[in-house]
Amino acid sequence: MTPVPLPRLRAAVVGLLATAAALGAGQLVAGIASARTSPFIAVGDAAIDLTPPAVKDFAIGLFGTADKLVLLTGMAVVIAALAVAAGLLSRWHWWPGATVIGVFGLVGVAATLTGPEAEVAASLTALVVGVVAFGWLHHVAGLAATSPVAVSEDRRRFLITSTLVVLGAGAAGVAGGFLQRGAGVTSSQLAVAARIPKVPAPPVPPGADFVASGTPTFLTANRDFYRIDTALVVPQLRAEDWRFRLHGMVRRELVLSFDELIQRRLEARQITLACVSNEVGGDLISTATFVGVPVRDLLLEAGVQPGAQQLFTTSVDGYTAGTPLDVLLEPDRGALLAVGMNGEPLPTEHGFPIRMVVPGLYGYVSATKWLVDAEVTTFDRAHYWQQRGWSQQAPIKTESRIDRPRAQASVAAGQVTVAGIAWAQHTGVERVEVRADDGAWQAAELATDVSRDTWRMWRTTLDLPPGEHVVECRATDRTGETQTPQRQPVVPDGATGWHAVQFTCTG
Ligand SMILES: Nc1nc2c(c(=O)[nH]1)N[C@H]1C(S)=C(S)[C@@H](COP(=O)(O)O)O[C@H]1N2
Ligand SMILES: [Mo]
Repeated sequence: MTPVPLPRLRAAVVGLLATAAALGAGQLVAGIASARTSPFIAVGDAAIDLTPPAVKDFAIGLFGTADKLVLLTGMAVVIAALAVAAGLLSRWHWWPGATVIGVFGLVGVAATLTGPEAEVAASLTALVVGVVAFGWLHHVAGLAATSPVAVSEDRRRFLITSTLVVLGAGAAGVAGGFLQRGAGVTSSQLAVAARIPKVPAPPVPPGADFVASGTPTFLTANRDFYRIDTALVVPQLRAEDWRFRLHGMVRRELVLSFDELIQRRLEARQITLACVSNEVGGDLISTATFVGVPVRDLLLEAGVQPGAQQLFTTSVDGYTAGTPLDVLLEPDRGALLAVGMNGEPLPTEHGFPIRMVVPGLYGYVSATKWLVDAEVTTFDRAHYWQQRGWSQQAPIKTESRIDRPRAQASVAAGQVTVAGIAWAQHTGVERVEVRADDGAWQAAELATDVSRDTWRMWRTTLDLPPGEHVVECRATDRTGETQTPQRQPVVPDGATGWHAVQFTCTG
């Protein structure tokens, strides 16, 4: 007897529901087993790692820091399309669709194979539940009889089953997500806040910014601090579970708990952090007061062996950075294993419980968040972005930015306020100059100096007639070096060039 084919809509619903059941069950197991990520996120992570660097750069350029949301949404759309396709392929038999779901489940398992066991368990669960649910729903959806009464009976049964599956998958997903998040990072942050010894930060002197003239505040609030990382979901690592290992070419390996770390000498410093992907005029730069243990102290305690060249740091989610040891061992560099940011424990997005910060180096070679491992080694080992074509070493380049007027703004002609920021990390800003319409350079007023490791605000007024204008700025560091006008892209070691802003004066 030839089976009656499933109506298209019903077949598509079978595919979608089986997939929802798979993802819900996977998320639930991930939550119960305290996996770091659900199968869905694991596939996204694998996709990020497999993406060619050029595409990744393109995506970051196109979507900015929304690239993760775009990826997750894209994945959801692709998965839904596959689910519908699986259903439609199975109008006559259950097995073609079950095979599609099974193959997709295997991709998910493959994506987690190199990860922790909990993630493998979650993706295997998703695979099995997906295939079984598909077969079962397909069976329930089947039109066995031909009389109108029996057909409506069938439809009712399918509707009830579908509703139950949707509710079950939703509940499993929500419960799993809740279990994962409730792993206690918030309570860990609260507990840690009380334990971190209070270290007085150097006060920020009055006049360190020109907010009234349009610059940012000198210190960036934690919620406004720029964020860049490869993590699709923020790693949730409790301070109580954190173990740090400093090993490799050292005389004595160190393994530290969070409490053992904060019992050491803590320092507080203001540090400006910048991303190598910051375009000229971009906003991937922020300043905070960081509290932490000097990296140099830990290196001296462990005893660096001769021949060692870099500190290779790894995060809990497998990101890596390599920082030259000669920089970290400079007596006055001020590199920290930071535990606090602006008077609070690190926010999860910025690396709770521990991250590294090194004044003067771009974040990708120095500022590992959710830091768990540091190996003293040679330069032979390539770090995450180095493997993807970026420079092995990357000191922050001297740059300046115009914050006011905004590009394309309209301002009143006459005395026009121009203001912005400049940075020459670990050297300090000596001078900022501004010019309008290729005219003569004019020195800007500098805000009170805070430290050579932080940005410096500047402002000036220009007398401008009505019409279109272009202003440019350039900074000079304390060695007398002026930033180059040569335009260079962010790859491989940071953009250069003078920031120019075009606007209109109305008369
Ligand atoms: N674990 C981890 N740490 C990381 C990164 C990352 O992708 N993963 N990105 C680095 C880069 S490129 C920069 S610019 C800084 C940004 O730190 P922030 O997000 O606190 O501003 O973190 C660095 N540390
Ligand atoms: Mo970065």
